[in-house]
Amino acid sequence: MKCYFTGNSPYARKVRVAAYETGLGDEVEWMTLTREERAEVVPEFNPLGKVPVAVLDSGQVLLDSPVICAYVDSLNKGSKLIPEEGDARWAVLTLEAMGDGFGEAIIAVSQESQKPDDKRTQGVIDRQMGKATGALALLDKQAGDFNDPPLMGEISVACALGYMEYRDVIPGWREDYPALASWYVEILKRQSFILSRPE
Ligand SMILES: N[C@@H](CCC(=O)N[C@@H](CS)C(=O)NCC(=O)O)C(=O)O
Repeated sequence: MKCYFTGNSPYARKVRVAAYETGLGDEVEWMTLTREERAEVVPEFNPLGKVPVAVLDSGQVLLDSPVICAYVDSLNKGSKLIPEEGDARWAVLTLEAMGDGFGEAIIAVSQESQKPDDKRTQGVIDRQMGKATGALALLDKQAGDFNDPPLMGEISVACALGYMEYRDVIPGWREDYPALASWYVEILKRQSFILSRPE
């Protein structure tokens, strides 16, 4: 399997962490792209132009990150990142979706904030920031119950937080959400997160 990704995408990082956590990192041919290369290469496989996108040896294309992570986990012979059944499965998938959606809000704030003054819409920033801080407040309450070792939900949350810090979208968040911040400090020590740090 080939996996196309850019070095700072939180969604691509989810796939990288999932592969490293399950010991499958070496089974994947990692195809690092610059933003320019992404625009050239990815539409051939994914008309949405987004990474991550995976191409199996059969030629079958997989997108997006929840699907690729679920595929990686299907190859995993060890303890699953996504429980196969029961309430635990839906809890993990819901936390994964929360992390992904939180990441979307962070990306939207970051992109809008980078626009020149005359093109920037403060209402967009405020609306997306409201989503992001709402998610942070919820995750801060939940952090004490997070799975250790992390499952797919925790991986998604940590990848989104990593992007938020990389773009410095909410400076000082660690003081405002201390339970989440303490948990985050620990998860960052895992080899899977060290190997996939945003560039
Ligand atoms: N829901 C998708 C989101 C993927 C996504 O938004 N990727 C961004 C990078 S973080 C991208 O490739 N953007 C390029 C574009 O939109 O043209 C997933 O989970 O994989």
